[in-house]
Amino acid sequence: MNYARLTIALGLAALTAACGKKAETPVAAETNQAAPAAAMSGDMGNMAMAPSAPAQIMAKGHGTVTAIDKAAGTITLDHGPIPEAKWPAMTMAFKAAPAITDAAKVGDNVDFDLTLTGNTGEVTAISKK
Ligand SMILES: [Cu+2]
Repeated sequence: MNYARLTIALGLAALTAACGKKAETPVAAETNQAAPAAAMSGDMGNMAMAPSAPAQIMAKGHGTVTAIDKAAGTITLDHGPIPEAKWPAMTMAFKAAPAITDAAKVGDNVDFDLTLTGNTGEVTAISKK
């Protein structure tokens, strides 16, 4: 009687051992495939061109100060032609830093340096003639 139970117990132990051994079988090693080369080939064509900033033009001008607005940070000049900007003579306001607006007075006859960005001009230096 006891012999029969022992046989069953041994049999179960053998099955359990067999199952455990089977679970340790390595999973197929071939799942780690290299990425297809085609995935890399299109990248360069997708690089967007950065929008170009407006070109800056440096120019020099001559003219007369007709107005200064320190609060707004502008100086108005009745200036002669500025070939670098393809401008005829005209009277117009420019942006100007406090150092510029403080240094100039209405009525001054001046030489000035301009930085033009698109249609916006800034007087970056000014000197009384
Ligand atoms: Cu102008």
